Amino acid sequence: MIEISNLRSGQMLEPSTHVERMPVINPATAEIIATVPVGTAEDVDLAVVAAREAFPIWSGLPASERAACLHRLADLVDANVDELARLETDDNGKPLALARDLEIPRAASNLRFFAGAILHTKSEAYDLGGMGLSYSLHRPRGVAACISPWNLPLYLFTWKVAPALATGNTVVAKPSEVTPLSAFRFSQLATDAGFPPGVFNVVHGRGDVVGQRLVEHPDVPTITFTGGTSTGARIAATAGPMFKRTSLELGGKNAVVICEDADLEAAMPTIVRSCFQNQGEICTCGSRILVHRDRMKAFVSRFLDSVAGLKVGDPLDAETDMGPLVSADHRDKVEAAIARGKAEGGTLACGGGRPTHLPDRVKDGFFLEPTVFMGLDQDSRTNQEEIFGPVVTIQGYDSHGEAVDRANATPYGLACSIWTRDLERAHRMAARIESGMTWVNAWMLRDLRTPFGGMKQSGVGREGGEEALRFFTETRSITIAHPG
Ligand code: TXE
Repeated sequence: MIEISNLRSGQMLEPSTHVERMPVINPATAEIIATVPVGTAEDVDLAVVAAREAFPIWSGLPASERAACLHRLADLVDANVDELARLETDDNGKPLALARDLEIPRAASNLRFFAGAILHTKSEAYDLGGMGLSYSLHRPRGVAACISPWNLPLYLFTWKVAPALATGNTVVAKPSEVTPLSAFRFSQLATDAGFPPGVFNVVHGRGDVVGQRLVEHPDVPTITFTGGTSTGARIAATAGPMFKRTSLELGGKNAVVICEDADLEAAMPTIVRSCFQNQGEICTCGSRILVHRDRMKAFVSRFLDSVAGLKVGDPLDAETDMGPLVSADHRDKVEAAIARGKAEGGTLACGGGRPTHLPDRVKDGFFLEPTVFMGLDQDSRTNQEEIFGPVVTIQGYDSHGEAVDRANATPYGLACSIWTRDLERAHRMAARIESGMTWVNAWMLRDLRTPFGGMKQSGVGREGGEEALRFFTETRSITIAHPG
């Protein structure tokens, strides 16, 4: 049984008997595997004091020294990849191979990327002719709150923490209480990486207590958050009147647009992955497949064949494509969405229930079958609301204009994929679809330099590359008059 503790002022705090703790449950086995402290507002306040005190020291170091700390931490992540991946799988339910081969290595890449990026930034200067010179400074803003979700726990945690630290901010981070294990191990590794005390602090606990206090704390001017749209709205309501800078990466209801000329054979493995990777618990997962009616029959039969081949089972098994959902509560929520889809008149083309014949070790886990609905209207709740599970719908369209209109007909605007061999059409559609990120003949083809984020109710602001460096710094413009 792992006893999770907070990191403050460079020390892992000893678990205290006075502190209330909550269980952490392995969703594959329904067993308690750890306990996490129920953090308090006072824990947040102490961490913010530590981070504030460390700010002048950390922001005053040469960028190369900050980068060296991040590189050391990245090396420690790499050296512990197997352990971190196992923690991630036991905590979240994702297939072990996904954690080990993609997500944990990506956490190390996030650290290295921003460690490198901070050495290659530049400032603008404007020659005012005979009048003088203006130039810009980009300075760290102080204590940054990094609030992360449960679906890609360490991957998204480091996606926020790395640019915040690289730019010279100090951090109080709050991982999801549902999946705190990898952030806990990461914070232990951070104590070995040589950060000055107080630079990086982690407070575990519930969102409405620890998260909320971080958002309303007067000494935390910067908040980066990934999570649900309603939580994002609450954060914005608190942070807005305090004039805090917020980056909100929220939900999605992403369209997968299949054009009549799509190369279905080549595309199908990626299309299926785009819907069901990580059990559909990725904000960029496709959940509404829009198919040109000329290809509907061919698409549906190939797609359903491929979905039938997905193996749902023990996430430790190398053959497994889909593990359990993250929690019993979340499975309840997704099952309620499936029941609603049926009540709205949807026809189940496959799935809809819990898998039978699970291996003994995981027979009590929170599994669901990959589920495909047909025959639902665009304005049904199933086609409007984020489900965040292995549930997709298929709808037909007749013209590309109609495909674009349908893709845009939700309150969200996070991600989209377009499948076509016609590049001109791809450019045209991509420009018209209201989506922060559009992939053509691809999904999650990511370069850390590219902007990441959504429009409409999918969020505010962008993460990644230059955007992250700007987000975590304050730009100051200085103008000096020419003598005489
Ligand atoms: O997210 P929450 P939940 C979507 C998905 C899911 C829904 C709810 O649809 O079903 O959100 O998931 C912290 N102030 N996504 O409830 O609550 C919380 O402790 C500050 C999409 O798990 O938004 C956690 O660390 N922080 C998504 C983090 O916010 C607060 C990923 C996210 O949890 C807080 C996850 C508060 N008042 C869910 N309340 C994506 N965009 O990838 C909670 N938190």
